[in-house]
Amino acid sequence: MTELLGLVFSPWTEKARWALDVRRVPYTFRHYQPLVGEPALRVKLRRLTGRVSVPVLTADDGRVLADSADIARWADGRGAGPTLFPAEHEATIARLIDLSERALAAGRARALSRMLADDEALAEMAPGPIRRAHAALAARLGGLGVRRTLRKYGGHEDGAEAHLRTQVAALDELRATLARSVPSGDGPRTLLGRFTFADIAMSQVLVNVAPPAELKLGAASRRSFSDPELRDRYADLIAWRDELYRVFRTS
Ligand SMILES: N[C@@H](CCC(=O)N[C@@H](CS)C(=O)NCC(=O)O)C(=O)O
Repeated sequence: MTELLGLVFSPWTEKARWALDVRRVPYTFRHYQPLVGEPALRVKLRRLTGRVSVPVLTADDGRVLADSADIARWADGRGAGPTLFPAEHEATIARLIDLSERALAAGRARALSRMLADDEALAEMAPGPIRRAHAALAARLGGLGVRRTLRKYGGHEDGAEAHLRTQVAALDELRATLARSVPSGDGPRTLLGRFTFADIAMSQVLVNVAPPAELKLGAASRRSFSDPELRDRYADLIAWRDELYRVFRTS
């Protein structure tokens, strides 16, 4: 059976899961435990040095894929359901995936920085048994993990202003592309006139503005992921994302 290793609260994992679900590819989901799970992940990926991340898909044919877009492309070649990568839009989708990746990395850096000032959110990052037994220890452990993730993905290298500019540029482009797109029936607008992986990838950028209700996040982490100023400025995009979930995230 195909297996997806991921983090329930991660927009990258959500990109892969949504694509697999749209294509109706059966898989089992396994939770990744950052740090503790890393040695086994390195063995699986045969990558003893360098950065490793999830989601990682281990296909029933033995293939191992370590990137959400690669997993979505793989799903598109399997299963059934609507095509997520129509050939005529391949280049535009690749560009929008890239934009989504840059905006998500910037959003993660800002969310993690907010988390460092919120002990409750840090404690939510620690494993359940530690959190329940000792809140202060959980917050310290969470802080170590969050600082490590910031360093790992270079989130500390640029300042908060630069990250904000990256997010705003992506959100403005999302808004402009949606405005240009041709409405298709009663449902929400889609970036390319039909639902594709571009919609999945770009909708995830809004996780760091206002996380969707569907995302499994603790209340304090949800606070850190949210940006009230951007939420007000891009309320139209939040409404679009919520409608996209209602219509296209059906499993
Ligand atoms: N380009 C990759 C990025 C994946 C990524 O950044 N994953 C992060 C999500 S926060 C991760 O694995 N974090 C846990 C860790 O690094 O230990 C993809 O699209 O799959």
